[in-house]
Amino acid sequence: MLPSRDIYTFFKHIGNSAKIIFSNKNHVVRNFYVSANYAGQVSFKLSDIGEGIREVTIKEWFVKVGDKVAQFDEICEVQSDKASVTITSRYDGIIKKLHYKIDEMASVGRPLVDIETDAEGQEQEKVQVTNEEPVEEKPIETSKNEPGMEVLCIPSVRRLAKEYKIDLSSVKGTGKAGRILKEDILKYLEKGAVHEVSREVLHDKTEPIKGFQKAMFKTMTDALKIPHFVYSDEITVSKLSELRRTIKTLPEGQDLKLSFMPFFIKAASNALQRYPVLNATLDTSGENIVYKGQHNIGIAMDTKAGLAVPVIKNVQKLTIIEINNELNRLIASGRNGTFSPQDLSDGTFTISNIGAIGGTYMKPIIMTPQVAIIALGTSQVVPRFDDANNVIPVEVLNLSGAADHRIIDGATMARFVQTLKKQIQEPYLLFLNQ
Ligand code: CO6
Repeated sequence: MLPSRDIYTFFKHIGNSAKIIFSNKNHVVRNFYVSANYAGQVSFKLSDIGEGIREVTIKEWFVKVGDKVAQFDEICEVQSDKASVTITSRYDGIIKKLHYKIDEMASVGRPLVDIETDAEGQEQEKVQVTNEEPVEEKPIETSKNEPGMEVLCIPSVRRLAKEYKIDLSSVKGTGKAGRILKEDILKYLEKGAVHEVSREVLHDKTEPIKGFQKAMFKTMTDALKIPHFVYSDEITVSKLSELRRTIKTLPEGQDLKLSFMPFFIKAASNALQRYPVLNATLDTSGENIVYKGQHNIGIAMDTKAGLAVPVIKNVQKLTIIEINNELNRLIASGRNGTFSPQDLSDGTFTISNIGAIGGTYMKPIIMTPQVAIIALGTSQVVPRFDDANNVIPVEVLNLSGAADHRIIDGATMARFVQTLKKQIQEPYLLFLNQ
């Protein structure tokens, strides 16, 4: 084991068919050989990694039988107690056999993979690794080589350069005698990509806050003075979903666009009937609560022009179908940008269905001068226990309600949400209040 104070040194000797990560800067790499038999099929033997290492563990294969490999493609990663080495191919060809499984010990000098080569006489070379202390790899210079200077590289590197339309005379080789290596090309490409990005001129842009965004700016800035609390719960919507599905099978329901929303709007109105403080405003003096007679429920709506909150008026008087008709009218107005000023005013309570987009719990912000808001998450089928402790699939939707804590306490909000929840979980209750 190496002392922990040792500085881990990363050293790559490219062109030797291996990337070597040394675990001790004092280690010196000596003879590192790649050897092979030459036939249609070659046995690519695990080379001498030096330092007396005779065995390594196969950590990862980067190829499988049948894969086509080119010279310098990564074959596998092996690990000894001193070094982690990525072995790369010396040949162009097709992998015919992997001699080891992951975590097996591979012996130096014994076959690692068999490769069916496609080129005659791919030169075998004893590759001498430096006897010097390993050093951090230097960044590759990309300055032009001398004009007329011979560019040295192997065919696969030349092919790579051609593929990326790189002029090889622009790449500084870091291999033996200035040879251009695959890594030199890759570094050159990386630098090129950086230049591409830096060539783009990114301008700042200033634009006025206007339209719905301006209204949002004002109401949300006003909302800062409200001490919000948030109360959340999970609501089972399995029966409501079943109800919607059933309605859609009926002749009367077939052309109906009927989402969760009209049911939640009606359930909220029924619950507001019981807890009117949530359908109230604070007067400007801040000394009086104004309980609103009408349930004018604002619906947060994501429109092309931004967040709008059109209002369904007098919900307490409407049936679910009437609420649905009004909701669909407002959705169409939002889509066409044809809200009237009346559509957007006099809300007394708000519902935000962000679940149409996604999400579970949130912290909705109250629209002044109102004092409460609820937000719905996405309904999803989840495992839950039934009364007999069996796991059953249940469709749930998460609801988060925020209230002005100056005039509404947590218990009131909790009771309001529980009243609403009961009606959604047992939807026939919705019809008893109409
Ligand atoms: N769960 C699962 N599926 C849903 C849900 C939820 N919560 N809501 C809608 N849907 C389904 C819906 O049932 C429709 O499916 P089908 O019935 O199968 O056709 C489908 O998604 C499309 O619904 P759609 O959006 O057209 O109608 P819906 O009546 O449910 O909603 C709307 C109308 C205007 C509320 C909605 O379109 C919308 O704009 N939602 C975004 C509201 C928004 O931006 N709120 C953010 C305000 S800021 O609250 C805020 C705290 C922060 C996050």
